[in-house]
Amino acid sequence: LHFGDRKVGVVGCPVHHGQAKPGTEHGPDALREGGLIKKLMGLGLDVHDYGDVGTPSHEDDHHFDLPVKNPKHVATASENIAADVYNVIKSGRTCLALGGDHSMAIGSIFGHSLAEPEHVVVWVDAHADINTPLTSSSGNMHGMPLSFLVKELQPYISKLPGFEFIKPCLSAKNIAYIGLRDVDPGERGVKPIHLSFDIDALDPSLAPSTGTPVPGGLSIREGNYICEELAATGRLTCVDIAEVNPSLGNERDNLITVNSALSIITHCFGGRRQGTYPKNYQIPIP
Ligand code: 5AB
Ligand code: MN
Ligand code: MN
Ligand code: MN
Repeated sequence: LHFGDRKVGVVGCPVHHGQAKPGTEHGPDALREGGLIKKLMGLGLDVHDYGDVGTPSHEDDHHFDLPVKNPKHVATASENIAADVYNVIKSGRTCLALGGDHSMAIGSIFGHSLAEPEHVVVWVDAHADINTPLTSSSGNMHGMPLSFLVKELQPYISKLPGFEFIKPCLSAKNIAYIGLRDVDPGERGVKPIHLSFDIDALDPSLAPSTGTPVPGGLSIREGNYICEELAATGRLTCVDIAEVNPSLGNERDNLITVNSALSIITHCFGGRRQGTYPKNYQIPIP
């Protein structure tokens, strides 16, 4: 299997209105500054960075009937994320969407579905992120993204300003949750796969710079294993990395978190624990 033939399109999704802690908007740049593009190119990949999507501001974004916070901000950013993800996948590249809080997945999954209507979702997270606006106790939309996309849930979804563009695109049976230790990608048939990786799926010791850490998470070995197995199917068409927040914790926490995220990403794109070399690599002769 040659991952070197693969083309990758990076889309920055610097969103933070899906939760209350400032800083997730710096996630994409923290990953770039941590050496993301160089690492992917080191795997022999053709990488194009499309930059960040626009995140328009709204003056009046209170929705008085519901406890949902910042719906217009989340909606307009989601629409922009969806457009970019769609274009990247249509151009023949695998999309790497860098968050941003996990509300980013509304747009990335919807955009992916416009390009690949049959895609399935693997959700790696400490949390299920399928609250409806009415079941959410926090009002934070990073805990709700799947509820807007799952067809079966639509009778339970309140109308929110700006969300008219979304058409539910996922059946509940096509979502696999992983916060555990194993995945069998073959179970999911031959459909394109969307991996939505919330960095808080990892143990907080490995990803301290995140807003909602929960003890008892995945090890790097487990996280990388999941990604290697999914990559080996050859069917990953879009990968989200969500909830990296460089404004939380100290410099060391940031470094640990960014390095964990980079490790997860490289294992989605052909990195193997046993080592990798680019296509056509030749051992140098003196
Ligand atoms: B994350 C909680 N379920 O809805 C809620 O980090 C937490 O994207 C959501 O997974 C965590 O507020 C959202 C309590
Ligand atoms: Mn802002
Ligand atoms: Mn989470
Ligand atoms: Mn999440």
